[in-house]
Amino acid sequence: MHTQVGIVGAGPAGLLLSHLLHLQNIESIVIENCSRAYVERRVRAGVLEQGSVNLLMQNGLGERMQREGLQHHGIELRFDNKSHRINFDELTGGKGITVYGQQEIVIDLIAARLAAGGEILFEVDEVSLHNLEDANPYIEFQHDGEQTRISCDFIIGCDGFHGISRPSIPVESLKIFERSYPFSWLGILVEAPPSSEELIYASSPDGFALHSMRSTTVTRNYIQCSPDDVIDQWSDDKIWHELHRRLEIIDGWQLKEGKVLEKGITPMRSFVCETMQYGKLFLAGDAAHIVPPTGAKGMNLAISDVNFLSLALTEWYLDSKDQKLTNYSEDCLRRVWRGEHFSWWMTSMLHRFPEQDGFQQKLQTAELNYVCNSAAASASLAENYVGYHF
Ligand code: RFL
Ligand code: PHB
Repeated sequence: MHTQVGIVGAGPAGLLLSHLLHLQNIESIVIENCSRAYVERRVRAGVLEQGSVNLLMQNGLGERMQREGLQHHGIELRFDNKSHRINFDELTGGKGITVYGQQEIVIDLIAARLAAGGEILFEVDEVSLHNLEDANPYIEFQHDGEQTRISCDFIIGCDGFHGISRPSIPVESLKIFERSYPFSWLGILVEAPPSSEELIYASSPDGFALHSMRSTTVTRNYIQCSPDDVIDQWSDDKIWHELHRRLEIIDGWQLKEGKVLEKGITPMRSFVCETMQYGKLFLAGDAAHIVPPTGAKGMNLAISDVNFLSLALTEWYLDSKDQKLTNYSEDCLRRVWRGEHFSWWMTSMLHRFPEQDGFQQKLQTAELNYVCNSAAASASLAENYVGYHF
């Protein structure tokens, strides 16, 4: 097989890139090691920045999102038995966020690609990348029991943190920046209407909790847990008990319970791989960088990477120029590091650390009070949360 751009991974990054290239008449093939049903059901992110929403809408992907997505104009912070609303509308001049599940975006993108005759090969195996330094790179893999090869002009690694693209770059060409955190997030998807109109981020004496949602009938809740915990240790009763304790720190507010549809534990990590380009291989999304989910930035950074990349590949194919391709890594990393800082900052401010003493505790509370009471500090949180653009 031959195509112009070979894309590894059918997450939001790979699928959106394939769609954006198609709109510029640039051919691509996407390969994915999971099944279509699996990627369409995988529960992950829920918050889209205004810029991500605009990009999806401008490229014909906004129809269902506009109908079913929830527009939010702020978030609530809870600590010290107090509640404070960060008003995005006022603080950012009318910007907001849209709550729409990542798997809904994946469903919409797969439908759009297939409707346009796009090729997505699911359930591939043993993927390897070759000739990356050459003019003729290629991807090899097993598909339907057959050894298959795609030769292409460029290979784009959109295969997430555990994919094979990043490890295909020689280690001496990479610089890795990394932090792991002494806690994980336990998340549940629940059949229950939201207990609040907006997301609630709570820093309680028992640890962090987040009340989020997917629709008017489905909610998503998270609690900080130990990084060594396994999900079998957490019965539904135990999870609800912790959620009530951590979120109900405001008089009279109650969390609505419902049937638990899905539950899982996610480790918390900050990770950046520099460079994001090696020869004919370009990395995008989680393949190149990871943020802890407290800032809701991961999927938005993946979307912004592929926006840069589609513009760069369009310039290369349509105008025979390589300026944007050459600058790709640098252009992305500026935004990535802003997202990394914001996510690290939100995580540090809102979680309980195992060794935390009274001094650190007081500093966290001082910071939360400052963020809530200073117009400048509130505006900074709001500007970053809705998406800071360079
Ligand atoms: P993905 O979504 O991981 O997709 C990578 C795809 O590549 C496939 N793959 C391979 N395919 C072929 N060959 C191989 N060798 C392959 N290896 C892997 C995988 O099966 C998969 O289909 O990466 P992408 O596209 O870069 O997208 C990134 C986002 O998924 C991620 O950043 C977000 O989910 C992070 N995130 C959040 N981001 C937000 O912007 N807002 C949020 O509110 C938010 N909340 C979250 C999150 C992530 C979470 N978890 C579970 C990590 C909440 C959580 C709990
Ligand atoms: C989610 O709804 O899954 C979600 C929302 C906000 C976050 C992280 C996850 O910061």
